[in-house]
Amino acid sequence: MLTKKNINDFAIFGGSVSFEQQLHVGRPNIGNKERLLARIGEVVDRRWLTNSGPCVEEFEQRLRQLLGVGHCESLCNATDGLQLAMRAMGMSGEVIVPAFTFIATAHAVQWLGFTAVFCDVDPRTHTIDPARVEELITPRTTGIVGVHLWGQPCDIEALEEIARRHGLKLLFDSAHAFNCSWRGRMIGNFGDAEVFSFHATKVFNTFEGGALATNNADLARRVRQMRNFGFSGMDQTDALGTNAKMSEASAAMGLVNLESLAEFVDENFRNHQAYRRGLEGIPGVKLIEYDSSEKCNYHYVVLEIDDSRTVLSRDELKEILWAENVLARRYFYPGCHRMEPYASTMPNVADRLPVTERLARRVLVLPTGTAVSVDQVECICGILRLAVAHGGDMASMLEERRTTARCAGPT
Ligand code: T4K
Repeated sequence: MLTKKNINDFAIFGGSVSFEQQLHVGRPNIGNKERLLARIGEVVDRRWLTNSGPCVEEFEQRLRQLLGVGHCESLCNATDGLQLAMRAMGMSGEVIVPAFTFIATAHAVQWLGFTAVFCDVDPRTHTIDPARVEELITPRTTGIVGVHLWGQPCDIEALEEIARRHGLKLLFDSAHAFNCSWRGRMIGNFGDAEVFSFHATKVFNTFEGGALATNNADLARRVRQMRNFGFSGMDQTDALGTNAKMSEASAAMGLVNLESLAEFVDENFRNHQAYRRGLEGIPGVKLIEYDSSEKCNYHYVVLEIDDSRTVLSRDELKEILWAENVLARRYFYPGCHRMEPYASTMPNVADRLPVTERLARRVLVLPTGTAVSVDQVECICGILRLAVAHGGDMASMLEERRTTARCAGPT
């Protein structure tokens, strides 16, 4: 790990690279390897690999305990989980979703043949703005999908009130919000249902995986059937179903990782604090803070870059970091509405999404998790501080590089 002192030390201008190994946003957190291998060994010995085996049963029970929720159905991933949930709730027609989210939220709606109606988000929390939701409700609207982005709860109270008043279903995409709370109650207990992602890149993973949490027994039963082809008994289906089951190997990973969840969160918190200290006072670089009175997984280190103050744009800072092997990400650029199939079918929708548009230009997510140390965080902050301190000169040098590359033409 190298400390930079002046402009020529930056790797992008020919200096040495700060980190030998790449630092990722989303390097998996992995619990005790011996216990995992032992559990997988038991799975193999039992020859019971999937279809509600003992690991899945135990995992679901642990999840119910942790979340304090009535029902928790494990799934193969959150995208399928969102689809199953919307279908089981009877959504159809138009479904309101935030434009600033991972594309899976919108795709899940559209995959079912419904229309995703993009809503703007709150500038402070980056979650769906209830005031804008109301304006988008039409006679064809059947549901709202709120996303607890970065693990920050949506304005749950306002969304529940709107859903009740208009007779709409309310689903939460809680992909980022495992082990988070709202008003002291665990995320997983709100709306008609909530869907978690246990993808490799999440704070807690089951390789691939997800779960639906709800306090509605009938909804849970329908999802349970749907994830297993609609079977309600042997040789009998009650409704359309698919295959969205979690395997025993994934559940084994989940059980082992649950044992280390508190450590994962502690390390994220420690890194977040280090980022906060290290970035303090850098003009134009704002770190998104979490509500310390709630349970939080601190899994996303989210910056908003105001380039009127940093001089360097968000994309230039990203380029500088990548050259140092810090693989910062522009989540969720360019906004769902600017990606296909939405961009072609709703070309003017950006006009009503000013906050999403601004965040898509400004947000930069930095590496954290158990694979990233405080020393590394401090080094990343040092790179950003030095770059912004020399913003004007750096921007000119980057422009010169781009001009040279353009003149050289395609290689
Ligand atoms: N709703 C929301 C709000 C979501 O954010 C997501 C998923 C979903 C729904 C759907 O959940 P799932 O159906 O996936 O359960 C990643 C994940 O693939 C995606 O699950 C996640 N959100 C999204 C935010 O991030 P990418 O395109 O960033 O993935 P990728 O392959 O670039 O990986 C990120 C970084 O992590 C890379 O630098 C490499 C590193 N990595 C990745 C994997 C998979 C590793 O070091 N090891 C690994 O095993 O989408």
